[in-house]
Amino acid sequence: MLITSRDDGYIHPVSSEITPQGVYLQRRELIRLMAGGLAGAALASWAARDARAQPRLALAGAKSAVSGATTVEKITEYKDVTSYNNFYEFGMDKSDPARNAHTLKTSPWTVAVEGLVKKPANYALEDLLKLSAQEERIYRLRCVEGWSMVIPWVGYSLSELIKKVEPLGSAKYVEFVTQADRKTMPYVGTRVLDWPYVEGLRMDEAMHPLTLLAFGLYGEVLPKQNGAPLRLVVPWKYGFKSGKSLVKIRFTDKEPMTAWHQAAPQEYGFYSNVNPGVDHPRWSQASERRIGEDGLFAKRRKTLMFNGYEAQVGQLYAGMDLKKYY
Ligand SMILES: Nc1nc2c(c(=O)[nH]1)N[C@H]1C(S)=C(S)[C@@H](COP(=O)(O)O)O[C@H]1N2
Ligand SMILES: [Mo]
Repeated sequence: MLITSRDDGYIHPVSSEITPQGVYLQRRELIRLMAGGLAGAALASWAARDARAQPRLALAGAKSAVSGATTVEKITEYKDVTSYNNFYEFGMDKSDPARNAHTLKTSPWTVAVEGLVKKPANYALEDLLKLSAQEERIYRLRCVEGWSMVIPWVGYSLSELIKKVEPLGSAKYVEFVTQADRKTMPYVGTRVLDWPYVEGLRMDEAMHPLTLLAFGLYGEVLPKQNGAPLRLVVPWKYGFKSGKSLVKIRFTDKEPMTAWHQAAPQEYGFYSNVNPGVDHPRWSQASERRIGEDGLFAKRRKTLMFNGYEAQVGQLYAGMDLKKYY
């Protein structure tokens, strides 16, 4: 099945084919009307937002990349995107984060940029939001566990931030450190992982335009269970590479030790590209279940190389043995 029609790597859905998408587009229009001229107010209400209530707020200023639609892929429904999650800081069941993440305190929030970089800085969330134009991008997210979703993210390419801070020539990798606060994240302190949850990318992977710094989904502020107030989305890699609730971005000359590699080195390598030809030691990666399509007769889909983004990212790995660098 053809998933992208252009070589920009985005999915371009046809709204008429798709019920959730149709509903979504209508709701987007509403959100757009409501947000019209209220960009500042929306930002302010984000900052002031009550930690428990998780109101659904329009994310100001996001341009949609949905128009010009020519291809079909159903967008996963909002309720599934926000109730079936991996966020171990809030529990290990898929339903735990939606239930528990309300305690996460997302304001004030700062992200430290440090390491091998000319302009290290502490960015307030408000300044990061304004650093570049927010865009809506529909990306697949494929979990190593064998399920996937299609999500309309909102954010901008991480490369925009990286260019601003001017990494040194010696910077070869980027480490992403996420929030680990025992007071607000009930499973931090358990032995499930060595906290904080850390991930890493090679510099060219981090600079690739598909790598998204996401602040929202479905045109709205990121729900806490999805990694508020900002997370990474690296669509050609397994979901666990996309760290949630980022607090530090560090440039380094050494391959970062990542949380999952540390926990189970024989199961999770540094690269973690979606590769249907390389099985997880305990299960196959050849196919996946699309969340929202469950039911007795729902077919599993064949997993695509690089999660379907091979045309965009394949050249990053030219000449590498992807069985060795899994
Ligand atoms: N901080 C943090 N980030 C994380 C995780 C986590 O447990 N903690 N889980 C990862 C995994 S395994 C996946 S599949 C995705 C899931 O993102 P979603 O729940 O928003 O779909 O987040 C990733 N980012
Ligand atoms: Mo995952």
